[in-house]
Amino acid sequence: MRLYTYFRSSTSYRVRIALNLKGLSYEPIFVNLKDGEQKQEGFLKINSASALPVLETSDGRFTQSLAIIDYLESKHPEPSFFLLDVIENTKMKELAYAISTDIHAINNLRVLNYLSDELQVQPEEKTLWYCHWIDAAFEPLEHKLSELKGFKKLPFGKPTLFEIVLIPQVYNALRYDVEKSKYPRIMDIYNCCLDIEAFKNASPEIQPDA
Ligand SMILES: N[C@@H](CCC(=O)N[C@@H](CS)C(=O)NCC(=O)O)C(=O)O
Repeated sequence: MRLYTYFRSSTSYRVRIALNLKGLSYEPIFVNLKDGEQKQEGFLKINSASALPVLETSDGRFTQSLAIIDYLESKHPEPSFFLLDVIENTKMKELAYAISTDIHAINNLRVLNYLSDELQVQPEEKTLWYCHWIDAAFEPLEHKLSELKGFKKLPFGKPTLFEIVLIPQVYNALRYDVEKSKYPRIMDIYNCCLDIEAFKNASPEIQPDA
């Protein structure tokens, strides 16, 4: 398999974690988002939406990180990112989607570029925007985690879709100096996952294109 990836792309980071958790090897193809390589003709032939990640497999070429993660789960069910108990699985997905859908789309590179290039928003206002939307999702998430019975550093007992999407988002939040003391449970989960090999090996700073 080939993964079109960029070290700081949080959706690529999700897929790197998922591939590592499943124990699947892949060839990384680096696309530099900062230099705008996603908008170049060569890459647009790969993904006309000019976005990462893209996974090339013997079954075809797939985009959208959550769809890719579903594909990996269907083809390689073990270890599973989901839970057998329907209620627990729904609670887990509730947390995962709050991160993967509510924050990511608003804080994506093309949105940030539009704010500065088209609306002439100043860098410090852009940072306010970024941190505002992280806090808007992390505050209720921290609250929900506090309501889970007997909070554990892996709240669902194993790495799930929730941790796969949360860890890249925490990495982004820390880059923007979001006040981490407000989020003790989120930080516990983050630190716990960074001790797991599959998460460690997916970390942005150790990718060859970092
Ligand atoms: N919903 C898509 C989002 C894909 C996406 O926007 N990826 C970002 C990187 S995290 C990207 O390539 N951005 C390029 C840009 O905004 O120009 C997914 O989950 O894969």
